[in-house]
Amino acid sequence: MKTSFVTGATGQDGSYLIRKLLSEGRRVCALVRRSSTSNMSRLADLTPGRQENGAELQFVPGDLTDGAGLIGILETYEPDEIFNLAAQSDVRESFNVPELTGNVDGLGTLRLLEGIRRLGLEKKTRFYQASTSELFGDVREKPQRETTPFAPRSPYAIAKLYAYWTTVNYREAYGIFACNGILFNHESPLRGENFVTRKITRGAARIREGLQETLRMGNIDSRRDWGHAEDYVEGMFLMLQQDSPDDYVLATGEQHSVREFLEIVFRDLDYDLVWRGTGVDEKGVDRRSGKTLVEIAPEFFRPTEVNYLCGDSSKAREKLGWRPKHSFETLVQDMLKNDVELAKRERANN
Ligand code: NAP
Ligand code: G4F
Repeated sequence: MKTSFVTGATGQDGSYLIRKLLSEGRRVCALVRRSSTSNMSRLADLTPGRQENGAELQFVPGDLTDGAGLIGILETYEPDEIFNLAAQSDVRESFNVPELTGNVDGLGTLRLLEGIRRLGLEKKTRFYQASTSELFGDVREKPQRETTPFAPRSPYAIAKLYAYWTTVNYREAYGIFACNGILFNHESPLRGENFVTRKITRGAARIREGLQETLRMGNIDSRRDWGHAEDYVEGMFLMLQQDSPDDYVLATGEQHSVREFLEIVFRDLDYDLVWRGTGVDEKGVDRRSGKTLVEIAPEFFRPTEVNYLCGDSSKAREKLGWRPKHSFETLVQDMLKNDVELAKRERANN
């Protein structure tokens, strides 16, 4: 039985990836960091121990800032695969906590790779690094692919750049099977509520149920290539099952603005959203009732913004056979259905 070690297990991607690995019959060691209130909500339905298909799940306490602890874990489990998903992953927040972001997202990756090397696991342990389309930042090419130059625009992206090159360096210097998945934005009903898609589906559903007045948004003209997290963890898994290590972009190739996302979600909730005013005074108003649904709030602007991301994932499609199953429409439906049910339950409990 292969052993997979997953960091970031309690996050959106961790939750989908653990299910995938268990379905593949893996023994999964899932890193969970200490918190004063439970951070296990996305894994609540999973029971540790032996699963029906013979797979096994274990939760392991630890933190990416604790190198000695990580080495102890690697020594104990000698994993066949490491999926390094743990990160301070909020781009806006990284401007507030740049040092912490560098420590977790940058040095955390180094700690794991150095652990592999020091324990002599170079030939045994395969390594996946959760790299990001944020690396392309102030984009130098459209669409962005593996060969597009990087131009990071946030402490988050700069920390991830360090992690990207550390992964490449440990592959070249020590022969470790180490891969970067350069993933464009991927969302789901399990997405953190601070990220824009979930903020919109959750907020709009709450407005519909009378639980919230308006949505306060930042730069609504920003454009993203949004896919479904369930599809993207399939790509992560495939990268570590190849004959040789490489770096791959995962993206849909389809792009929408935050403004379009708002329009689609409110339309699906039977509002007729129209835009009035300009700049920070712009408002999204329901034409029928005259109610203001969207306001611009400058505190959500970033000191430096990534305005445009759209990926070319031809390499992953050709070499890994990766194909997303979800469309943009099914992604929005999946998220909205979940958040409408959540808002209805919330209203019933009020
Ligand atoms: P997420 O939901 O924010 O999850 C982040 C995970 O990292 C959580 O489990 C969190 O634990 C954990 N974590 C944070 N700091 C840690 C530390 N010091 N030690 C150990 N664990 C720590 O992120 P996600 O959307 O699943 O993304 C997964 C990874 O892919 C991240 O590295 C992200 O940067 C990267 N990425 C994401 C996207 C995307 O669109 N989702 C695109 C490209 C790359 P708690 O639950 O305790 O907070
Ligand atoms: O949803 P976002 O916060 O995601 P962002 O910054 O693109 O980062 C996410 O995707 C990256 C992959 O490209 C990951 F590496 C990263 O970990 C994270 O998962 O913001 C998307 C866009 C931005 O341009 C932002 O300025 O939406 C814009 N936006 C407009 N109003 C907003 C808001 N973003 C947030 N979070 N909240 C707003 O009110």
